[in-house]
Amino acid sequence: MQNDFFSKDDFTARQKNGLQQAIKHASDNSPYYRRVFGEANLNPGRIDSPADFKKIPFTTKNDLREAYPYGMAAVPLEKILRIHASSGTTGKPIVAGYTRGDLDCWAEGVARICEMAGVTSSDIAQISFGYGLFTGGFGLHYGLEWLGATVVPFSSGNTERQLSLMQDFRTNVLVSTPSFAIYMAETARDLGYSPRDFGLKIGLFGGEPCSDAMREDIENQWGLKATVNYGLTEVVGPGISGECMETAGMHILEDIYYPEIIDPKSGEVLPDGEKGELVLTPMFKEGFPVLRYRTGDITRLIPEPCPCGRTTRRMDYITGRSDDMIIIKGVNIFPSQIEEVLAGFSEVSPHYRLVLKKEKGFIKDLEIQVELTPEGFTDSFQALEALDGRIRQRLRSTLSLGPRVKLMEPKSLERTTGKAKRVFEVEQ
Ligand code: DLL
Repeated sequence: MQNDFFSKDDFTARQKNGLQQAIKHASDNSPYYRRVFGEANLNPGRIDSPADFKKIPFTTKNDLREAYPYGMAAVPLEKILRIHASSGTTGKPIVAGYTRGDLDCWAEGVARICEMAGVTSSDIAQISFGYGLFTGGFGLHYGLEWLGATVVPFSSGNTERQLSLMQDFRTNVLVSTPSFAIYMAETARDLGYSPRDFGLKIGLFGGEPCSDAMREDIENQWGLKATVNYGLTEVVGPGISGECMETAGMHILEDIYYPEIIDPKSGEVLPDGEKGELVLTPMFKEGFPVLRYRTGDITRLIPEPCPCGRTTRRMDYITGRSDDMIIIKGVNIFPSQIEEVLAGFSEVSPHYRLVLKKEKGFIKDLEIQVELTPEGFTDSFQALEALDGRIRQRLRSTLSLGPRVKLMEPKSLERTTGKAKRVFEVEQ
């Protein structure tokens, strides 16, 4: 897959053509973007430099929500072969429609991501993402088939059966959320198996953040090489960026998706290396095109070249979303900061919950429910109290705030087979 090795000049030329194509297609065929260009008084035919490109207004989740269900379509509906949607926690879902060309481009892109991670056509990959409106299952499915790998389309849930088929089919690639990979290992051990005996070689994990601690845990338990990949429904689904075997950031398929990093407050474009919100423009999307989509995900573009030799730029791991910041007593907190602190305690499992107690819409109190590992659990009240004190102290120095900590018994917090839900709100 030579595209990942294009020269810088090649990329620049391809991006220039790609962006022009994206702008032309959107402004000619999408009533939504015709309106956007009209309101911004922009002549789409005149946008041919990075400075002009920055004049195109951002598209937000809200814009897509308001366009529910087909307001973003730029082709007649008979050209749409498939619909996906992201559930979202509030309001209407966001809908994405794919033409034949979109589906092919998506599958080839995902195939590149899988190949970067070390998957080959001789591998057997079990997909434990849900198949349905969620893009994870179908996205990885067609990408892995494009690559020529053998796909086991298990879908999510039914963990015991997953494990038994994994053994029977000699699956060596696991495709899931990182939290489900942890849960599966836990279930395997409960059933008396050693996860390492399953012979998994590579993990393709995505759909949610994978902290260093989670990665280490997954690799140690399964004895596999864990790789992380990223994507979102609004732009395509999985297959926007993914790790090569250096596992040092995720290579963006820059010849398909044009990345920018902006200051989430001012909207100003930031230079490579600086942290901000990722904005993406898919350049060849026919069905439901989007221009300058604000992903909400906080990351940075890594300026240094990757030792693997691929010339596509890498994006760093997502450290949070611009909309998941918790403001409590005037202090801004990202859940990832809490996760990092908890990961420093060997007595603590990767399962935790942030319970926000709200009064009239304002967060009054934060309780962190922390599940202990079986080894970290003890009957000694004194030992537990001491641990609680140490965790609180570490949290206080990192967050400048001392939230309440509730230590929970091993395996007491509910597990999920998809994306883990960490933040819970309780109105008092
Ligand atoms: O989660 C697409 C996907 C499926 C990607 C499977 C990778 C593997 P959505 O349901 O629309 O799409 O959710 C997209 O999930 O904006 C991020 O906040 C988060 N996300 C996805 N991948 C990662 C990752 C799919 N590797 C939202 N690290 C995105 C951190 C991720 N967050």
